[in-house]
Amino acid sequence: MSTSTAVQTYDAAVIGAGFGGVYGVHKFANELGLNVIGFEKADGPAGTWYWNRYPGALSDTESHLYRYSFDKELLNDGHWENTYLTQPEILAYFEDVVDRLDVRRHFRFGTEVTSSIYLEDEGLWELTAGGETYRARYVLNAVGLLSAVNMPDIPGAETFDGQILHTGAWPEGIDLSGKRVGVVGSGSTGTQVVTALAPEVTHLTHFVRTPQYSVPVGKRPVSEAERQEVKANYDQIWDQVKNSAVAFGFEEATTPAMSVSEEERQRVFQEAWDKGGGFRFMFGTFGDIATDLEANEAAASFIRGKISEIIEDPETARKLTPHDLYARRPLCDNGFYETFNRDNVEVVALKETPFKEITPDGVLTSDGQLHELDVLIFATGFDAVDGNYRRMEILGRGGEDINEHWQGQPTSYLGVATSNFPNWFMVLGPNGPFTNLPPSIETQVEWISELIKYADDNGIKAIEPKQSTVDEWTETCTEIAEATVFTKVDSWIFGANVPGKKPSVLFYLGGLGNYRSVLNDEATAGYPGFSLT
Ligand code: FAD
Ligand code: NA7
Repeated sequence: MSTSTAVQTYDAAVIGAGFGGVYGVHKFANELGLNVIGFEKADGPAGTWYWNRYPGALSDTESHLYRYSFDKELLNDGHWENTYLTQPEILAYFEDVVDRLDVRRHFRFGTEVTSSIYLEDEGLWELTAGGETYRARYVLNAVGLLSAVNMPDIPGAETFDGQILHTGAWPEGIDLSGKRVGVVGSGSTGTQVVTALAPEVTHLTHFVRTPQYSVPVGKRPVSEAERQEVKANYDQIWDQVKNSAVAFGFEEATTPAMSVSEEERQRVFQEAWDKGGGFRFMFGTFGDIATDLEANEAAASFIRGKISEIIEDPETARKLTPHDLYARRPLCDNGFYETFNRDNVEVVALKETPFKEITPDGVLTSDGQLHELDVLIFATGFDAVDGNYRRMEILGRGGEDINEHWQGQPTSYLGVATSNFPNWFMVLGPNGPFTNLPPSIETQVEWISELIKYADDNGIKAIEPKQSTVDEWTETCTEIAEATVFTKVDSWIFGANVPGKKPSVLFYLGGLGNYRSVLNDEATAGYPGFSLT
């Protein structure tokens, strides 16, 4: 199908080699028979898990569900030691998968795509990657929703004599033993890195701006019998996951928190606390923690009680106790609060004593205290969802820039495509599902793949959603989001964590089961939401 001239031309270009990109290349090349090229900035596959090599990096989806479901053999050969996967395990999984699927040869690793420009007359996209030019009929952006790092701009950073690191771009072979380390950020990543590093370093200073609610992750070894049990039941397990809301492998609760007695509420919270898992605590205990303020406060207050029980020093506990809503992506940890009972760990509450500047010797806070450091780690998260799109030049029909099109508030139809950008698809684009992500990623890649096949089978040259459909989807996502507590708190879920970024609704919070029904209806009806030219 491809022709080779001075510019290399392909049927499809895939950007990214994480869950989305690897599966995209497999579907397009091995199943649709397209001539495919993949681009990945990193020197190897795994996406998120290539970059996030920081100590303590762990999935918060259980091991048997943080993987592809589409390949029975891959599932049966799967191995996991514990209930959650460490970063090296996921990296090894991807190294194996790209060879099993024979997709490594399609990828150009160490190659960043800097622009994608639609050539309307040719009906092709022209990509610049690693300084070379390529053309392709279809583009699949699998560039990651938590991938573009957010690095705060703190005065004096360039004067620091020590080392500055970001968890999302962690170099290999860093040894922090015997060092004085500062960790900025108290999200999922910050809690993991603090917990893992505290026993290794001489002194650890945790700079906390907004304390969060965290419950135990529940990491424990898995026996061979348990693995076999999962493997024997995988069909039912995936069926349940894909028809559930958050896709984490448990049944979401429906009972309202305040409909039971105080004693029963505490029992249910305690059971979830003992079992582990942030999503289980928020969605598996009661049905209205994410939607009802009183229910939310009941869960929040249970966790606050645990923090004051676990942390021995009341002043340290105070600094780490949240008082706002329990309304961010729910955290879980592997002994975070216990870590603050160590003598070599201290907390700086940045809302009380903000950063003044970074000096050659460490970090100076507004109270005049110099926190002397050898290494300063930023666990400050990501420019989520559209961050990587804004770091490329992307011009659609009529030369329209994606950033002008989105006006800082990215939109799409179904999280997979947007109007005026024909044959240009996204994995986990704006307003895609908010879930355990591999099953959502698979759902999207499979659906896009079918749409491309439909277009090819029907002689369709250009596919793009209608603006009216994009508007309706945005409205649907906004309505659902506004019915939850999530909109009431600033976090990356709404793009409210990066200075200068306009907050907007970035997810479909209606659940994977419902999302799959919407996709199915759209395909069965012959794609009425799309212009098929
Ligand atoms: P990614 O894995 O982010 O891959 C995108 C790739 O695109 C990257 O490798 C990037 O280098 C590449 N890329 C981007 N732009 C370009 C460009 N211009 N040119 C070339 N290449 C480019 N989700 C869960 O469901 N459960 C979890 O337990 C979980 N844990 C997480 C822990 C951490 C520390 C982080 C950061 C995220 C976690 N996530 C988790 C979310 C995670 O991002 C997704 O689960 C999943 O890995 C996303 O896969 P992806 O293929 O869409 O994107
Ligand atoms: P998050 O959840 O965005 O957390 C980032 C943390 O960094 C959070 O505590 C922020 O405080 C803090 N932060 C960000 N900027 C600053 C500045 N300038 N000064 C001080 N503190 C700052 O990112 P994670 O990497 O932990 O997790 C993201 C997702 O990736 C997670 O949900 C998993 O899915 C994996 P704030 O709350 O903004 O006050």
